[in-house]
This record gives sequence, structure tokens and C-alpha cells, in this order.
Amino acid sequence: MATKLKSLSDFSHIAIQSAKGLKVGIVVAQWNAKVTGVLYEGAYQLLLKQEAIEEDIQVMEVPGSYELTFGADMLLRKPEIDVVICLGCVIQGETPHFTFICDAVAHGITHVALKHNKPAIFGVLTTNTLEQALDRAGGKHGNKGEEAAVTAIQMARLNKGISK
Ligand code: DLZ
Repeated sequence: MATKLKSLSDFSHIAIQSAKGLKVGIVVAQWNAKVTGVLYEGAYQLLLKQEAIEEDIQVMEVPGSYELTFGADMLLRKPEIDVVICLGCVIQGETPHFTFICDAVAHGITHVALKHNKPAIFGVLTTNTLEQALDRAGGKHGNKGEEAAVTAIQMARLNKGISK
């Protein structure tokens, strides 16, 4: 979805589909809240813009990105939920935590989607610095939360067999 200009949220080349009638879960990590709060706002507002209604969006906060998988599992267990968006931000530090958390959450989100036969969207920033994360959370590279919401709409509709 990134363009030559590296704006992650340039959707000019695709028609964003309607989220009308979709029941969407959003799981947000509290670690790096300055970043994940912006990702969340981007995702939430995009869903509303695409005709989702507030009552159809369920939001859950979890402590860190590592817990996103379990949060997604809790929401996907609900029969009414069509798709879950996982939002987090892992910043490279001087400990091996970065690799462990990124690996765990990437595999976890894939696993939980397959377990429930419903899409789970990877909206997790994995960056070297806070600045790089902010660039992708409403900064010069767009908002990865919006991008995750666009992906969620498309995947939920595909999974529900809703044609264009
Ligand atoms: C422990 C930890 C560290 C070091 N870094 C981050 C991070 O950059 N981003 C993030 O979302 N979470 C981080 N965490 C917290 C873990 O995700 C998790 O919450 C704890 O290890 C408890 O399971």
C-alpha cells in the first residue's frame, strides 16, 4: 500500500470499501501510548467514515503488544465479531525484547485468525526509534492505523462473501 513517496496512507489507487454492517474489534496496546493512541484514532475514524457505526466497534486495551494476541482471541470468540484490528508499537531497545515481542505478536496474530477463521489485522509498528514510529502514526508517512482499518474492511468483506 505504500507509494513511491512512502506515504503509508495514500489510498488514491484503491476504492475503500464500505464498513456498513461490519462488527469490528480493535485491540490497542498501552505501551507507547503516544503512538498507539494515534493509530487507534486513525483506525476508528476511518471505520466511521466508511459507514461503520459506533455500536458495532468494540475496543479493548491491553498492556503491551505481547498481549494483543490474547485480546484478539477474546474478541474473536464473540460470534458477532467479523474482524479484529491489533494496534501496537514496538521500539527497538538494547534488549532482546524487541525480537521476542515482534516474533510472538506476528505469529500470534496469524495463529488467532486461523483459529477462529476470521481475519486479524497486524497494525503493529516495529521501528528503530520513537521518531520513526511517530512518522507512521499521523506523521510524514501517514497513519498505519488507517491502513489497518482499510485492510480490515476488505478482509472482513472477503471472509463474509460480500461482493463489491
Ligand atoms: C516489555 C516491553 C518492552 C521492553 N517494549 C515494549 C514495546 O516497545 N512495545 C510494546 O508494545 N510492549 C513492550 N513491552 C511490553 C510487552 O509487550 C508485554 O506487555 C510485557 O512483556 C508483559 O507480557
